[in-house]
Amino acid sequence: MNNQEAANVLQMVRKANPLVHNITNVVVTNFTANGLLALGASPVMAYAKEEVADMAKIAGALVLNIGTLNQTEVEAMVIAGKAANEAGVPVIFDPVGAGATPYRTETARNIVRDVAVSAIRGNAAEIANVIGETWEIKGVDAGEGSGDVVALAKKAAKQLKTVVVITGKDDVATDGETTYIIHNGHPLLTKVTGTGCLLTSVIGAFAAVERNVLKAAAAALVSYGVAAEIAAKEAEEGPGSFQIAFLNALSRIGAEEIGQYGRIEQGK
Ligand code: ATP
Ligand code: TZP
Ligand code: MG
Ligand code: MG
Repeated sequence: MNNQEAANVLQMVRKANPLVHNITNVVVTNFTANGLLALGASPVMAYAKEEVADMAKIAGALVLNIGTLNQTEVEAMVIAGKAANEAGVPVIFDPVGAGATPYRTETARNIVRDVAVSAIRGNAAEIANVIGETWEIKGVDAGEGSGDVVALAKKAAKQLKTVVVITGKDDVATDGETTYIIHNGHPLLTKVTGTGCLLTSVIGAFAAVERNVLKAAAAALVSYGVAAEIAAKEAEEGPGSFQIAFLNALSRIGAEEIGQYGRIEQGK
């Protein structure tokens, strides 16, 4: 995966305008829908257990996010996930806050047991907790942690048999064999809630058009990080204007910007 290939996948998203079915949290719903629209995808949020299977089947990707989980929603996520699996629709999972409470940890583990997820994206603490490793976590934000994130990601990918994406200052995407490290992004992303959740849904949009989910994830990460760098240049006032500038940048970035700023490293 290089910048040009990443830009090509972004172009495919814009052309296909894939439907991304999100079962996500109440904090980030609106931002996620606007971010997907800005990028060129078509968001839908649908939660009722009576309809989630039908929606998931016609979507290009299904995104499950346990940020403000409750039992009714978790049941709907499993119904939707199984329907997506049957229909061959990629499922992307964001285990928000796994490790923060026993209920979250247990739910995240149940979801990866019951649904075949194509990719899981979280901070290092969340991914560690899903696979039973210890890593400090505070609420839904990553603890500092000093472990080897690449090794953790590879271990999780092998254990869960899926693509694992761990984000932070640098982002890691791996299927356990091939690994990409993406050095894009901006600290202002940490000052706007939902930027991790939106990224998970953006990975969904990319996975809807690129069947190699590892490549889709790497392309999503570099596009997203470059958009943040461009937005930060235009939004010196702080997080409020950055949020708006970031949505604008997601709608504007293309091959030229990714070619100029993209920093994808092939890891070992
Ligand atoms: P957390 O709750 O730990 O913040 P999250 O789910 O919000 O996790 P992040 O790890 O913050 O997800 O990732 C969201 C986006 O922010 C990614 O594109 C990531 O590269 C970027 N990002 C996070 N921290 C930094 C940083 N210090 N510098 C640059 N980019 C960052
Ligand atoms: N509380 C529960 S979900 C949520 C908060 C603040 C949003 C988390 O979003 P992100 O993308 O992980 O920062
Ligand atoms: Mg964050
Ligand atoms: Mg998160």
